[in-house]
Parts: sequence; C-alpha cells; structure tokens
Amino acid sequence: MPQTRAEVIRQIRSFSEADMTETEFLNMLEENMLPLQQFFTYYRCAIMEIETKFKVLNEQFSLNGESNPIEFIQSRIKSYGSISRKIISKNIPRTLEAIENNIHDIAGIRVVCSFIQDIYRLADCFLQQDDITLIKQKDYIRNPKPNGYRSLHLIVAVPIFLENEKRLVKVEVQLRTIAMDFWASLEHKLRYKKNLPHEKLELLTDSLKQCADESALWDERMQDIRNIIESD
Ligand code: 0O2
Repeated sequence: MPQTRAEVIRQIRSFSEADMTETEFLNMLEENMLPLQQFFTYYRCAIMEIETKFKVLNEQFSLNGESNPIEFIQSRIKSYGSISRKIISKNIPRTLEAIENNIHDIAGIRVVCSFIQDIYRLADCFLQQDDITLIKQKDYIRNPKPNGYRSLHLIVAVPIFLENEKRLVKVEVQLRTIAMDFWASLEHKLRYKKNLPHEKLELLTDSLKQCADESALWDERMQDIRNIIESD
C-alpha cells in the first residue's frame, strides 16, 4: 500500500499508462485514499471521546449546585497546511507513522471557561480518569510565553474502540479563560499577517503583550470576586 504522496503519484502514473478503465481508476484512488481517511477518522473519534468527557464534567459540576464551568468547547483537526509547516519546521519524515508519532496536536480541543480555578479543577478531574494517559503538560498560565500567551495545554492519549481493535490516539487539549481565548485569537491573526512593516509589527506585539498582562490581572480579580461571593 503506497504511503507517501510520491508513491501514490508513481502508482497513478503507472495505472494511467496501462490504459485503465474508469472503474479501475476510481477503485485505485479509493484504495490509496483509505489509509489517509482512516488516519484522520481516528483523530475525529478521539475528539468525540474527549469532548464527551468534558461535557459530562460540565453537567456534573452543575448538579452540585455550581454554575457550569465551561463556556464553550471547540475542536478541530489540524489543517494539511499546518501539518505540512510543522513537518518542515521539525524535519519530520514524510510518512503517516512519523506524523502520528511526532505531531501531537493533529486533534485539538479547546475548552474555554470563565474562571482560572475551574480550568485547573476540570483538568484534574479529566486527568484522573483511568483511560486518559497524560503525555505532556505545558502550563502557559503559570508560565506565560514571552509574548503573553496563556493557556493550559495537555497532550493526552485516549483509547478509541473500533470494530476489531483498540487504538490509543493523541489529542491536545487547550484550557483557557474567555480573556485568554480572545487574546490568542487576535494574536493568531497577527502571527499570520505577512508583509507588515517591522516597526508596526513591533508596536502591535508590544501592545498585545500589554493587553495579555492586563487581561491576566482581570482574570485574577474576577476570580477573587467570585471567591468572595461564594464564601458568603
Ligand atoms: P494551530 O493553527 O492552532 O494548529 P511542541 O511540538 O510541543 O514542542 P508546539 O506544537 O508549538 O511545540 O506546542 P505549543 O507551544 O504547545 O503550541 C501548540 C498550539 O498552542 C499552537 O498550535 C497554538 O494553537 C497554540 N499556541 C501556542 N503558542 C501560541 C501563541 O503564542 N499564540 C497563539 N495565538 N497560539 C499559540 P499551532 O500549531 O501553532 O497552530
């Protein structure tokens, strides 16, 4: 079964040279696409598993008479463009196996909460589940990136149960507050903005860093206010 793009192209060429029928050609395409379709299906299934876990926790917290900690959940499968940029920047071999082993955020889930304490509480409950294996944790809330980026990142492996097998699939979970999410989406726009004059880029970067620091203070103050309200 061809795995790399070059192998697929070589095979398509050899078939077309042999004057194949339309059906043979479509069968051949389907056969070659299958490994790729399977590859992304596993990640979509893993996203479903993890999303459900957070939805269940959200429901359960509200049963305790507390408000729901999660404002919203977003999920995505990494785009081909983003995968290919990572392959190049990290010099990853061009095979599905190498991509699976080296890129940990092909499946991504973002859990957005109002309060920082809820993020850590949700993360703890989630990581205690016995089918979740923590591979890597990066706490950019306690240790923000120099540009001001804040979020709690968990790279986990979750089992998905298929017809004849159980597969462990890696998923990146990003937990952040609404303020952190608002900031990250604006900063993301700046990161992909090409051809900005250097001085303008520097000015916007500084301005965003200042916004990140200010909104972190807001997050802390809102948390303090909620703690006081709930302790009375
Ligand atoms: P996209 O478009 O979201 O897919 P690693 O392999 O762990 O050494 P990596 O993958 O860069 O390095 O890990 P990191 O730093 O944990 O970042 C993973 C993801 O977090 C990014 O994915 C972003 O979604 C988000 N992120 C990290 N740093 C920043 C930042 O400074 N600003 C913003 N807006 N988002 C950030 P991708 O692949 O970069 O992008």
